[in-house]
Amino acid sequence: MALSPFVITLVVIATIFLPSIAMAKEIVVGGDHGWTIGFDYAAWAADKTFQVGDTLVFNYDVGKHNVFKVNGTLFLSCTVPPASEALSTGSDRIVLATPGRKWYICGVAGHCSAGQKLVITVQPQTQSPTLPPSPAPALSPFQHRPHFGRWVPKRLFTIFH
Ligand SMILES: *[C@@H]1O[C@H](CO)[C@@H](O)[C@H](O)[C@H]1NC(C)=O
Ligand SMILES: [Cu+2]
Repeated sequence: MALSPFVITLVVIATIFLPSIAMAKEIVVGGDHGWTIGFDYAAWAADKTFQVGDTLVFNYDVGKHNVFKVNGTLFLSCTVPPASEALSTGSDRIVLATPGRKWYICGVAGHCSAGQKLVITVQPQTQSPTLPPSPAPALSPFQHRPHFGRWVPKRLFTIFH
């Protein structure tokens, strides 16, 4: 079965774009521990990469914890913003929309200072999808046909190579 140019085009497009789509991931904060006290979120985050497009998921028992997105100053001092800014569904999802440092704390009294705080650095999305290695240079009909070298005038042969 000969592959039609249409099929080949589809395969090439899929190869180029699928990896960048598949790369957006869902990251459960704290893994199986979820969002809680007595867990080292700095150590947890240390070996992970966060990228624009990824989603953070904070899992916890409703009412026991909550999530506030804060800035670096509030993060350091564990200052809790107004309650109206809390996320509190027990399974809060935050899409990382922009690159840079992001800070999250629990607003329940004492939890942030007990270590329930997360700081991450979000990387920009991969700029251009990786192209297949060395796209074939515009192939002249003379390439891969060494016998042409015998009768193609030397100047012309040089031009084509
Ligand atoms: C952090 O947020 C607080 C409250 O909104 C604000 O007063 C403070 O200026 C902010 N700090 C920085 C560094 O943005
Ligand atoms: Cu808490």
